[in-house]
Amino acid sequence: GTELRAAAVDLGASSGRVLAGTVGPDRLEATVLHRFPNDPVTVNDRLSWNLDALWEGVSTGLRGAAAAGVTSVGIDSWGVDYGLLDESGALLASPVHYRDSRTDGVMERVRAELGAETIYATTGLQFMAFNTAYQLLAEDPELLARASTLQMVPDLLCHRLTGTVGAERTNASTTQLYDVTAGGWADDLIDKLGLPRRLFPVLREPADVLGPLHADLRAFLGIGDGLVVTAVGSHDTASAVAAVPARDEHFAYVSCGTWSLVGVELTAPVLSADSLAANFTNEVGVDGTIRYLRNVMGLWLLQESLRTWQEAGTPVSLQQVLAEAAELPALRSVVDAESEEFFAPGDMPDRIRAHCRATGQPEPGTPGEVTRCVLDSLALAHARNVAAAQRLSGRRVDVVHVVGGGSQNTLLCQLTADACGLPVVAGPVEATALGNLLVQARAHGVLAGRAEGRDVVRRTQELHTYEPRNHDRWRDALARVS
Ligand code: ADP
Ligand code: LRH
Repeated sequence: GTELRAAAVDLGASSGRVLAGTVGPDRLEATVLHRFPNDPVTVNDRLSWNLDALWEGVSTGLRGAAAAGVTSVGIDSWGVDYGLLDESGALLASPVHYRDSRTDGVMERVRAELGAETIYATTGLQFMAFNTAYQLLAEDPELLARASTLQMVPDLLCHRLTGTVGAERTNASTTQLYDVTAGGWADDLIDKLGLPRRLFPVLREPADVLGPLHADLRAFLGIGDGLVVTAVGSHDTASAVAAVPARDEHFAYVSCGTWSLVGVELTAPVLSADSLAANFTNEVGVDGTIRYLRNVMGLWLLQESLRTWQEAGTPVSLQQVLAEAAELPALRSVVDAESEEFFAPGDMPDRIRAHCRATGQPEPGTPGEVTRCVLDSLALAHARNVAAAQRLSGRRVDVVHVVGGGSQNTLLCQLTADACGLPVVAGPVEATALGNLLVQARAHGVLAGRAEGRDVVRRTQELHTYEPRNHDRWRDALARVS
């Protein structure tokens, strides 16, 4: 056919949603059918994902999507986290949240034993304490012994829907157990870490058709046999980058949600000593591209501040703090938005104040001041990493695309343009879900390639351009904090 009716399930760290839409060479329309919070729970003292609640959200959305006549569904989520299945296909334990503290110290030990250079040369992956490799080393050994396979979160849901087992490539590349040059599991590294090789299933590609839903599930969900599950760029960031409405390769992106993923799209990994030192990552994108990027702490800083104020009994809305921040002067105090000290859940305003105190800057007091500090700091981190990505990869950047929930933050978009000294094109808000749909459209023969997909996004979605202002001021600030 010339158009596809499809559903996208997009699970983010702060919320999940199911969209249904129509994709074709001249059309990309999608509406959110169901949105649900993704609130972590504590299971056996571990911060964990509430898989039952996510499943409930996914199935509610899918019922609606099926009623709206979709014939394909694709699933994406955040990276690095997984579930373990036993031989019968039963899930052994709730997937643990990447912000759980079980991995404390594991990465440092592995780096000391094997050498960061060796690991980076094979995997090209950034060193983050939450990488799947370190989570598996922190896993209960008894559980590992009983496990027959590991399924990354989107694969886990595909397994629940279809019974198939596999590891979609873009998300597999976030494990730090994937060989980015050879394009397969890093068998040597898996061996050296003493992890059982049997856990790592066959790789699958974005646009592989996995098949129809289980018969019993079809009855339960009231869905016919006309709906197939299609693999997409199942790492949310891979789907988001696939939907960046760029005209040519001279662009950087900021996939701006809980995290800000800041980087460029390349055709080959950068594995240099400088790249390792800067802790840039080479994650796999759609079409075997490389997402060369840095994880900046992102709007987590603001989400967690809002949660802190809520818990303290002084709730304040996102719109209110953004409006207050817009009235305050720029660059009064800034924090390093890449610093580990902000990673764990807990009192965020307090940590931000402590950082300002320690660096001899005025401490932000009111929610508006804290928000201003967060947005200024994020804009600086975006600019620092757009510059670093260019320097380390040799790719020239003419425009910065901001996509995701954060692209609605007009102040942050303007500050990012100011700090980068480049135009920012903001949108789409639901880039991840749209990238998910674009790959399904290719799987089912209605779109040809990546460039065509980006073209459709550019022609159909609402985008806003921000021209840089006051760049000199921000350049000076960057020089001070870098
Ligand atoms: P994730 O996929 O990581 O869960 P999203 O892409 O959904 O994240 O982005 C969530 C973020 O988007 C929130 O933390 C919030 O700061 C921002 N956001 C959401 N809605 C708005 C809005 N109307 N205006 C400004 N920012 C918004
Ligand atoms: C963004 C994201 C990011 C990962 C992190 C765990 O949602 O997938 O790319 O590093 O979550």
